[in-house]
Amino acid sequence: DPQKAEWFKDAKFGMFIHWGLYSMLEGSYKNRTLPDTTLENGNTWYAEWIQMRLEIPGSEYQKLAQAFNPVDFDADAWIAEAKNAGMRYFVITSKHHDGFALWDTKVSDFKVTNTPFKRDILAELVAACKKYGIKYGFYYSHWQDWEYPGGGMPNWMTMVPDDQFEKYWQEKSLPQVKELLVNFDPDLLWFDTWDWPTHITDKRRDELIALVRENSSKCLINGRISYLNPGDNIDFLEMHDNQYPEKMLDKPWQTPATMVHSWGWHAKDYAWKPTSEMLGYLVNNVSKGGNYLLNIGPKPDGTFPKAATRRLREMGAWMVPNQES
Ligand code: JFZ
Repeated sequence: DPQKAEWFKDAKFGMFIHWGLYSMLEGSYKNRTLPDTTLENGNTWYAEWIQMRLEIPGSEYQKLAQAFNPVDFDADAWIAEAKNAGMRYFVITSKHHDGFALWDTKVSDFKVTNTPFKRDILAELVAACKKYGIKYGFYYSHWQDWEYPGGGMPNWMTMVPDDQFEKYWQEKSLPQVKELLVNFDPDLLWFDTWDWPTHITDKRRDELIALVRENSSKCLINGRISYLNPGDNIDFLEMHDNQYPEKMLDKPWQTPATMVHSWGWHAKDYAWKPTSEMLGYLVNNVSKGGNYLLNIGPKPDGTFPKAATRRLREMGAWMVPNQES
């Protein structure tokens, strides 16, 4: 469908969510806390990377699943908050690099329905998005999976042999993406690679694109499916956080951005951006034809941090005048 990206070109403002087991650690582990800044060498210290950054053994990290129980999670409340902020689409981490699935995947036991919470988070959010007329999609970490043997990088910047990655690719990555398409019929998929050693060759990129196309005529694919070479068959591009293209791009684009340093919840990340600064980014993006995908890291109880809600509502008051608040 050649028109399938029209909604995205006009969407302007969306909600991004990073939520998972890492949210339970809140940026700290055994008296060590991740800094809330990018270091001089360019290293980021995102809370969703805590397993890798603080070298937590997988067996220990994965035990967090036995205690995951966000009793105050309310999908309807999240999506209503997005709608009231003037947002038109919603993207959540279906699986981040830690490998934990927020839906009832049949491909893996490392999933939300195997926690005390038991509920299928993606199913509830998709229902709420449909209710409020919000487009929805999923972030899916295809290039790294720290739970599945062979899933990319077991240690800092160390690649597994390619045949081991291939096993992960065939047995977890591709089947889970197919499930997301078949179960939830998403409007977009947000794949993630960056400027690192990678197993995502052009061949694997094309295999993944073909899988999406075979199972959906509407699902948009982002350029970060392959940082080195996205090719021509993707639908939109990601700019860096709060950076803009110098000239017009040949594809629709957005900038994913966080309200703090981290994407996942970090209780001691104090680098909150003022509302006025974020409104500036939004306006700047929209003036250049792009969208602004603004991230929130919900807390382990399932609610948004108060500082995030406050910013959303302030932006909403500007975006959607005359609404009750
Ligand atoms: C990636 C992830 O590693 C991170 O955890 C988060 O999910 C974010 C949205 O995406 O991090 C990146 C990837 C690429 C850039 C910056 C952060 N980039 O190209 O500037």
